[in-house]
Amino acid sequence: MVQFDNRQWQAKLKIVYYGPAVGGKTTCLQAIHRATDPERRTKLYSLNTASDRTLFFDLMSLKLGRIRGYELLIQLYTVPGQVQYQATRKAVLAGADGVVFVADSQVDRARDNVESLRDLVANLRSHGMDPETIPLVYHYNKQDLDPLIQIEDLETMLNPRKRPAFPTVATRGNGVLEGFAEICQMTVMSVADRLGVAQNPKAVERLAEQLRRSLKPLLGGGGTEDVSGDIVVNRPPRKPEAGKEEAPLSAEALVDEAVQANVAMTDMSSTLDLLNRSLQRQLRRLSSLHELLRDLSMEKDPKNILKMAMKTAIQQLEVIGASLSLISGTEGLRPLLLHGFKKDPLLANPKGAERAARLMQELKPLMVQLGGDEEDPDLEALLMEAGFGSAIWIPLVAYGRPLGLLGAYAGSDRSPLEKEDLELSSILAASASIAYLNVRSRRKLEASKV
Ligand SMILES: Nc1nc2c(ncn2[C@@H]2O[C@H](COP(=O)(O)OP(=O)(O)O)[C@@H](O)[C@H]2O)c(=O)[nH]1
Ligand SMILES: [Mg+2]
Repeated sequence: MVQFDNRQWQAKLKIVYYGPAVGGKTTCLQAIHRATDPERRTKLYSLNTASDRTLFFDLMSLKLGRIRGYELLIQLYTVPGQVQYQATRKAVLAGADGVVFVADSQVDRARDNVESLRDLVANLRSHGMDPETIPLVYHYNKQDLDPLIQIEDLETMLNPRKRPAFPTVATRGNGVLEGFAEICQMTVMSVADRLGVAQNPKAVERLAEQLRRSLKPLLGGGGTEDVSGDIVVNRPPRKPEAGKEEAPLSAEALVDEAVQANVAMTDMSSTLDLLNRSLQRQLRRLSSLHELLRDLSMEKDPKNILKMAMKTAIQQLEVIGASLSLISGTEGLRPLLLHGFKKDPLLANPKGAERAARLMQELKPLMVQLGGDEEDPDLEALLMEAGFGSAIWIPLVAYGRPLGLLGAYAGSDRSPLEKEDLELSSILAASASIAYLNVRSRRKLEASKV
């Protein structure tokens, strides 16, 4: 059933590819996936049996642009064709807004087609949907094979209401996109009233025109790019015995597979969730950097500049300790700001102080974690002793001139600092160093004028 999400201004339409086993439903989705703009589609998810037959469904979504303010999201599903997966077919069909019936045109599949269509009609009725009115399009697939049932005969057998029908060769994509465009048109028009345009013939025509325009790029061909990495197939680890057709699953085994499939889906969704969270964090960091840069450009006191940079580092790296030291004359690094401890763990330790001096010569950032690759056993020992799990040290440099050192120390109870943290600290350190040196020079200049 078309779903409107008013908060996101999204209208979701569900189109199901139905038909006998091995007729080419999955292949149709692959062809559509290949031909569509990666910016507008999701991955193609497949949940398969061990021998690569569709077990539950294939699924991909596609954005078809905006219509009356709503973003149109088309969700494409296939069903498993094998007779015994009746319950799964029925479940996938629930809430469908449109159906593409993929018939296998080979002579010996005539009965399977008729049976599958009967099964479709029964399942639609059981969901309270009307087979006579639901948007429906036919594919007469495998037109490249021989011997075939004549198109007229297929029409008589399967399409008494003369719905749109397309001879197709799904493996080459022939006819598949045309059929897809047709079912999209029919499905969107069938929910036009719910999009708020049904009463007005002009608005309906405009809607149809808009759809034609968003579907047109799909029909222009293309589809030669390699998208294999964008297809996700989940199949259980069991292999069918060599040379044997895979036996249909018992009800019990099916439940077992369902649970596994669910786990796979949950896994995917949690991957997305993680990605989402990491993006959110990056966004937060960008905006805090933006704020810091703005504040730095307004600040006139050099010490405040260093304070602001250190505060941002503590917040954004989520560390419990931080230190900022400056090079003072011949004495080397002297601590200026400390957070979370009374003595800088690095400078307070003789070996640490030595390492710090080397860092100021190399002018390269350093990241160390407990149980890391042991490149810096002295620093690891130092972290352990001070009760930290990881740390980053970044030399403060402006116009090639070493100014000091920024250190950030994360607790041992959290995941260690990582590459992105190092990048963020480097940007922080560089901007603060330049701002610091500028303000200090300006002060000196002003003092000399007085
Ligand atoms: N020759 C030929 N083979 C096809 C065509 N469409 C699909 N196939 C093949 O038929 C087999 C079953 O296709 P699939 O899409 O998995 O069928 P489904 O069970 O309906 O999802 C696969 O080996 C496909 O490569 C077609 O138009 N021509
Ligand atoms: Mg399939």
